[in-house]
Amino acid sequence: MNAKLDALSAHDVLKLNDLGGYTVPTRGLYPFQWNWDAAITALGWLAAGDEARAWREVERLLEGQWDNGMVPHIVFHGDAETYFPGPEVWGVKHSPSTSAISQPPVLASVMKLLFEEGRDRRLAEEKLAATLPGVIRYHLWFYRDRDPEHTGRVCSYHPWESGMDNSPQWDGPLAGVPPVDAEYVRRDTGLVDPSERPHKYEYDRYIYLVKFFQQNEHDAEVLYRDCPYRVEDISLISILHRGTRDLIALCEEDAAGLGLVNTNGEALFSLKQSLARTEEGVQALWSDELGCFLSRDARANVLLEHVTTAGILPLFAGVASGAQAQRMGGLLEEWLEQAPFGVASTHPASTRFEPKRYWRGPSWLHINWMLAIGCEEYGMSREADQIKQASQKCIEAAGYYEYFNSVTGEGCGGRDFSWTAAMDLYWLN
Ligand code: 9WN
Repeated sequence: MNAKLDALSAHDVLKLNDLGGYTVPTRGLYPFQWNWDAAITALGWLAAGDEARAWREVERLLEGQWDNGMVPHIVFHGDAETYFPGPEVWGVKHSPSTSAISQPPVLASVMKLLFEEGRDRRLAEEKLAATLPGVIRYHLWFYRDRDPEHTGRVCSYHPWESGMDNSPQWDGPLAGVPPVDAEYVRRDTGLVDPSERPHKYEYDRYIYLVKFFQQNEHDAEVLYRDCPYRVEDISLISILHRGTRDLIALCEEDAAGLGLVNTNGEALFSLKQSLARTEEGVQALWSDELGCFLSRDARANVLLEHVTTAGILPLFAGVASGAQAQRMGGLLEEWLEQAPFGVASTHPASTRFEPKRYWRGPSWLHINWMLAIGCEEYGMSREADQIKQASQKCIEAAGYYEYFNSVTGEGCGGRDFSWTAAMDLYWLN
């Protein structure tokens, strides 16, 4: 049976979730614009032939950009009662209202694809001119505020900032965060099966951190020094690195010709220095024993020894050596044998593997896409094809769900989900 045949078309899913220039991930569960969802969804609009709508998604996301350059993980463009924590809990003074953390910045890599693959040159040039300065400031913010000691490894202050909320990687660092001392009502568990969602234990700490940011007035120095959760997230580091590479290429190859950037200026010089630092700094996160990269708890100064898809994303960044890439390729093949629907977010042999609980085991198509690009670029076409086929199987089994049980292919979380539809349009079709 092919579930795609019974479902809305991928393009219709995007149209259903379009709230006027921005696309919600899914109605109800996620009623605002999310950062990395918006970027991935823009690729769907591009593939559906609506280039103007793709660029609009980027522009609307940048409406949430803070003066310091940060592009938040949620932009609260409108009102909605179905999500917790909403704008009143974050307490950010910005118009439009936003959250106070960011998310993996896949945006620049997506903009490069929009620019290169779009057919309407005039539109692409006009939109690049409008959006590029903001994205340069975004990347400069990451390196300045999140790596003030120049380690080459930016840090994150919240599991939500990784986009991989309850990954086993964050179990250790989260244990150092106190629970929030206030009552609150979650909305997610009323909308989807609670067995697919993070536990109350985690939410108590997620909300503590939200309040902590507010109490400390989002002060970069104070947060770096005092935030009880400070993690060098290998996924965030990798996606940022790839984004910065793509951003520099975009500036030097395209924007320069259009007179949009000074290629000898300070901003590009600083971004290139950051690339060099990460190329070196990321090696401290390699585990020869496990055959993949790891995240690190920067407060406790320990590597987080969990084999997850985050640890393979250095392939997407291009920061792994050839030998490291081979180890990860071998690991991936055996990983796919044990859980055949996409790449399980946590290795199936892990004691913490749960095939349908959010980021503890299910497979996510946008991650699979980045992994496949990484494999391809390291010359591992067989692995890239296997990942693609395993991802196609998810949609055939269940349609456009938020994510998939990596053992059975069952669709989990929200349905009619934008990034899954976008990945089908752009990558899998
Ligand atoms: C918190 C929107 C987002 C994704 C994240 C995913 C989930 C939010 C939540 O939904 O996170 O940001 O409330 O669970 O983990 O990756 O961007 O789809």
